[in-house]
Amino acid sequence: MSPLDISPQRGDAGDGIGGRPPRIDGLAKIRGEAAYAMDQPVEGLAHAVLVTATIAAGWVRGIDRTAAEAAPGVLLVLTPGNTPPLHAASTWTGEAPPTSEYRPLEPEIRHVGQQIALVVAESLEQATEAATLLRVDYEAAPFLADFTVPDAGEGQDLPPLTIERGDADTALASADIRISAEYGTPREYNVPIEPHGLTARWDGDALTLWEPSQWLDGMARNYAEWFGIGFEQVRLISPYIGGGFGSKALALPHGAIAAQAARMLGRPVKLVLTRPQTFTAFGGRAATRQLLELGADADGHLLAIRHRGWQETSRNGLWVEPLNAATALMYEVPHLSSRQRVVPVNTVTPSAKRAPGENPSAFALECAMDELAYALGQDPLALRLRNEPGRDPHSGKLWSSRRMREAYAAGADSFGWARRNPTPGAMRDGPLRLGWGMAAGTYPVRRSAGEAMVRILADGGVEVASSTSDMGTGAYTILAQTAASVFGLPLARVRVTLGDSTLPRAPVSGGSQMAGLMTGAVDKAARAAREELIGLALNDPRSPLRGVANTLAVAEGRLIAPRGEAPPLPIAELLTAIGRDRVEALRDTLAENGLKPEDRYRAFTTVSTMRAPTDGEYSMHSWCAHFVELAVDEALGSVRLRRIVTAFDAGLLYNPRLAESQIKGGIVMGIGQALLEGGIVDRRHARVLNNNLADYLLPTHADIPPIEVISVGEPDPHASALGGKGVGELGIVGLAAAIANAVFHATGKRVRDLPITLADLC
Ligand code: MCN
Ligand code: MOS
Repeated sequence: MSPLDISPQRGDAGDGIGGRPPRIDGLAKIRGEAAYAMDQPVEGLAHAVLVTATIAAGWVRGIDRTAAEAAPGVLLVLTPGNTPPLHAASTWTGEAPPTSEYRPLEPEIRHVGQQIALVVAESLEQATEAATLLRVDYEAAPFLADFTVPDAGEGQDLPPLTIERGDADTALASADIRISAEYGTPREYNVPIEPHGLTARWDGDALTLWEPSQWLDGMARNYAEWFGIGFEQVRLISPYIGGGFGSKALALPHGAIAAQAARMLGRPVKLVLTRPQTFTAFGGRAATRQLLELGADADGHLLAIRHRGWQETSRNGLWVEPLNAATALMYEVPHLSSRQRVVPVNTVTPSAKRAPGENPSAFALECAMDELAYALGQDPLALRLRNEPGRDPHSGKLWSSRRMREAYAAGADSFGWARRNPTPGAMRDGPLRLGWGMAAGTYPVRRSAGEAMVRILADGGVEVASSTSDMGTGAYTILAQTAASVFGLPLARVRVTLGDSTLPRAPVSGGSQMAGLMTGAVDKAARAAREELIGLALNDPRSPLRGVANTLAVAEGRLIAPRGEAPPLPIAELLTAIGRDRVEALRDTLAENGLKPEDRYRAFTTVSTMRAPTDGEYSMHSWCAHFVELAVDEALGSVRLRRIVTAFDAGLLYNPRLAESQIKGGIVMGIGQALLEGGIVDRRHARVLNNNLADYLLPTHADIPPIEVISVGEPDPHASALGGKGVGELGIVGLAAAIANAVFHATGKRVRDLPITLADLC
């Protein structure tokens, strides 16, 4: 078995779509057999260490390399002064670059942790030692540490995010009940356990990269453009990924530097970022603030929402975290005004972290709905039900499916919400105050084209191949299930190969779109291969089934005549009889996405053809409702979660076990967001102090209560070929609000800035 192949360990005929088999890559992972990108043995490896800036703004006047270059084992020291430029690459949205040159090592410094040098040596220890010998001469300049310092100003308006529906100001003024509150979220980092890194090897003009990737084709295109070589000359290999959460979708500067060093040395180079370096090599979620004003009539019908959002970005890059993504969608509200501003500060450019936009948006909105419920003297769940929109209030389109009422009902029932005493502090368990809180969440259905190869092998087994990746989501398993369904095969007879850019193409595994689009592509290719097989069985002169019927069924590895006209024929026997060693079909879903064959490259290597949730007749989204019980120790101010019930609508679940596990993963991350996570900015130096796993707190097992996940979805034929909607990001959306609302219920204290810590509650 090649290291890229995964053979299912378990299976039965019920392992098709909708079945609950465990992950087929699971055993290899827990046995340590799964080789991650940086585990790949590559001969003649040289080891690289990055050196990063210690000032927030200014210039590198010079770097003295003498001592480092003279250190034992050192092969190469790259600095801004001695590194030739690369070609600028087009953006991930497919826009042409503004300049022609790209210099991953620049003398101008815009944030602490910016990469300024690379030291390559025979061993990692030698490179690490030599890196300490570089003498950097800086010229420091004034900087902005974060967007809450007074000098940061109001930033720039983001007109594409402006929404003006009706007249929010007038409606607010005439509302019976109004609330107004400001909510904040800090910088939050992705922190996958596998850090960023890569091994780069050149063979002539061909570049092979072993690098964890959520988007093999997009990253391969980026490297090809940087180095001025063809897309086909780049091979990116990423069979397993130790988590990404949005941080491994794009080629990053350290990848350019390592690949350049490999080319200059004529030797493969391996670079693994240190944990602190991962905090500045990729930006994570931008810090945000939102001012929300809600107005309702005395019955609790929402009249108006006024929403103002601020977020930070970097000095040299714009990342937009759309703060009204949930605000504009969740409730029936005739008057809505929303604006957003972005403030550049001296930080690495923020980027995608699980549910960018929807996550902070729902935190503010769902806390504000709880505040409104208390202002009205109504139950928070009843308030939400009263304002359920029959159609998308923003686009005016009908929902493709919105089983939010069913989610509220199922979640509340299982949780026992009806037994809640609404008075803050009224529910106790001995010395502990109990808090019951709830909130809703949503995530859009995004769609792109996919491509897959399905191969029926001589032994009757089936192979599926695609360049798409599995970050731990279950892609290997659900794509095996898709083929198993079409051929009526046990999972053990399906082999899935993913994570290699030379395989059939796939767009980014982001935006929770991958499962829907790739099950569609695999299903299409599998059906085409099955049709061809049946055609050969009926028509090939050497086939034992020639002419026995008009059609044949395929199940359990055999071809079956509909009325028993002939005994079932194993696929393997047919292939032997007709002298074939395989039957294969390569199919894409470009046409289904309104694209032409000539759009293929662009469709898979940029996000320019990704379709919005309202592109088409309907507005398409996944939905969820969270119910949380926690206990607050009055003396200590500590919060312990006791149980969480989440009901969700993501349409058909390809594998309910894995979808539930995705929702739980989102919930766990939401617990971290609510109670633990946040980059602490030292304003004196504009650096994040807690840039390591000891100080950047993430939830551990002991922080996680029992979590019950209930699916209320039904197949949504508009959302995807097989009827599923996205799951990967849904679970985190609204969870922090449910916790903050439960904390209020327990204590009577509204904490509007995350994370909620002891200091807030003592
Ligand atoms: N699934 C299902 N039925 C559906 C939809 C999904 O059974 N209707 C299951 C499948 O097992 C599928 C998984 O859920 O493999 C995720 O599917 P999908 O919602 O399409 O999300 P993607 O495959 O596009 O994965 C990306 C998504 C994103 S954008 C982030 S961020 C995230 C997430 O997935 N990062 C993750 N989940 C993660 N899970 C792990 N373990 N690690 C990450 O880094
Ligand atoms: Mo997910 S943040 O869209 O990779």
